[in-house]
Amino acid sequence: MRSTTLCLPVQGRPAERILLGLKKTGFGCGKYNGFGGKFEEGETAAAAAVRELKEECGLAACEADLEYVGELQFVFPASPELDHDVQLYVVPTWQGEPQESPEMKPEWFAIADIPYKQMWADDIYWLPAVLKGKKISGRVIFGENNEDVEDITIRSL
Ligand code: 6OG
Repeated sequence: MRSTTLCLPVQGRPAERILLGLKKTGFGCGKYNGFGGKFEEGETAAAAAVRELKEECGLAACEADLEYVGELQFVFPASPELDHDVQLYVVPTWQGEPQESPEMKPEWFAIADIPYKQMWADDIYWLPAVLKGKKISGRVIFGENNEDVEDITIRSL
């Protein structure tokens, strides 16, 4: 199973706003999501998260700025080559301003206005808990169309 990261930059404690990016290419194109991607050879999850955050939206964080909030496994029975897991990080501090990249168009959202209908279908099941400060671990099984959630288990860590 391939491993990826997902960074969620937030303002306020508890979170009042979140920076999401509209993905312009590749897996999840057309959806809003946090920032992240695959690990490179020999890279730790935190190092990959820092690198992808900078590449995708221009925010400069160091590993100490990242708060690990859990892990999700995504299972696609109709397309097992898509199976992957994601290490989740909330990012409360960074340097620089959000900038559009070839992969992502960043945009701030108030927590009450998060565009769940334009996001991966699993997000509404776990993102609210993470934004309230919880750590989670979960597994999501997607349906035939690789979009709808067939089954989901989320537990608090
Ligand atoms: P690249 O393949 O572009 O990285 N990602 C998901 N995020 C959410 N919220 N739900 C999913 O459900 C996801 N599947 C993947 C992980 C893809 C980026 O998208 C995230 C990575 O940050 C299926 O390198």
